[in-house]
Amino acid sequence: MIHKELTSFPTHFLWGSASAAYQVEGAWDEDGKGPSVWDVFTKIPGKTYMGSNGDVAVDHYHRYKEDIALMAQMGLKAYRFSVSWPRIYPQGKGEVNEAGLQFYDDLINELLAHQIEPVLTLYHWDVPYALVEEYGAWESRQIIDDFNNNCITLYKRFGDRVKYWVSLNEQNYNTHHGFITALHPPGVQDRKRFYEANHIAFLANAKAIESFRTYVPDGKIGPSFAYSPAYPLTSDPKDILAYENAEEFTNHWWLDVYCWGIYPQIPYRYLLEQGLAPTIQEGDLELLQKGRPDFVGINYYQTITYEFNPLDGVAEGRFNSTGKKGSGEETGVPGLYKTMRNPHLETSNWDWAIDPIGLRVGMRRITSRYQLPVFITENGLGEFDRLEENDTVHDDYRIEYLRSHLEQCKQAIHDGVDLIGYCSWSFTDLLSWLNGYQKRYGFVYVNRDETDERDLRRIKKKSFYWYQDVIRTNGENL
Ligand code: BGP
Repeated sequence: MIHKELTSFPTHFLWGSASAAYQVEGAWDEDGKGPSVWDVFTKIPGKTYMGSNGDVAVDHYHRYKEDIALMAQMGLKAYRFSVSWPRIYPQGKGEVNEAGLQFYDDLINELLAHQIEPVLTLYHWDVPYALVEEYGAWESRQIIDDFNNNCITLYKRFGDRVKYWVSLNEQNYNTHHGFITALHPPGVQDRKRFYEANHIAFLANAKAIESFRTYVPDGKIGPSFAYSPAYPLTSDPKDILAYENAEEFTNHWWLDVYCWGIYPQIPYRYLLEQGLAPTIQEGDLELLQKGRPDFVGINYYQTITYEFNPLDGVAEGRFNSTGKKGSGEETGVPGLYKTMRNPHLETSNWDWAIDPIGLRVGMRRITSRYQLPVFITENGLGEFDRLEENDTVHDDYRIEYLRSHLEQCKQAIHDGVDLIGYCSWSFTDLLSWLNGYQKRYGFVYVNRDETDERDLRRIKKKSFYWYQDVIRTNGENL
């Protein structure tokens, strides 16, 4: 639909930016923190771009005040960050580490002192390594209670001041790479284990939300879903079916469980037949029902286009973690679908399709299917940036990316989407899990690379001033 005029962004719209503990904090073994699975995984040769890791990251742990001062200068209304579980419970459970709690207490108070709404993510992939060793982390149901206990500790300590919470970040992306492509820990390629671990993660998510209702009754909570709406490559009915398969297996499989507490029927039956369906025990479905969120958090970067894939067709292809455009390969599931480059869309240097309208399409699909508010918990462009003379970075491509996506947010709001906030990814540059430090996302450049920490100096990019103006005008000047 084409609107003649557009409504404005809501008055209390959460203009934000997001990060994750492992990607910004550093201080990986300081003040009693235990190792996380990423502390161990990134040290295995060949796992990340140039062996990069988050030991120091961008040193947010020591520089959070400087970073928050920059956020305040920009006029940011919300900051989404995650709490590192092994900073709170170094062993994953047992004795709590007061120094860890104190760090987040200070961070939250500093945000509030600058009128910035804290948005706290309970889990952004850094499971305590002790739990990996003890019972295989997400492969055991024991994690449900341990995670719940960690969450309750955070609810009790911060629930008086933090009103927006994100439960699991990108459970779909993280388990996919953990158990199908083997690019994330535990580095396994096994579809059965994938569906089992993912089911346990659903239960942990639901249990954490159930507890949230008791401890933070006036707060709002939802998961962050890595949302790539599916497109068919052509109107050939075989491609339409492939696209429907992709919607069911890559989106509804998660969103239906989060929002309705039930698995979608068609993929479930298919997985049963293949012997891949997760084990559902007594009480599981009741628990999933209790995990319904207040909003659907979406991390949106791209749409994915699909076509027919025969039974002897394409499986997982190579992933571009170098920024060499075109080095990523098509990937698929034989008999279901395979991905194809969309001829109508440009891509980034990491081969991610750039599709602002896709964001509107996605938000509308969520609104129509689930009737829940949407919170964009991540959206941004990872690119090479160049530090130029007099400490300047002219990231016009990032401004264009964000601007065009925000324009579609405005359209979507007019369409009837209840959009409560928008967090760009990210505020400062940070570690990109597999792609090192050269894939930059921030409004603030951090002077370091994969091999040299340099002085970690913060430098405002051109996009910093642009977003500052967007916030000041509540999205009128895009
Ligand atoms: C999401 C993650 C973020 C962030 C972002 C960019 O999947 O939730 O943590 O990393 O994507 O991805 P990447 O760093 O791979 O470019």
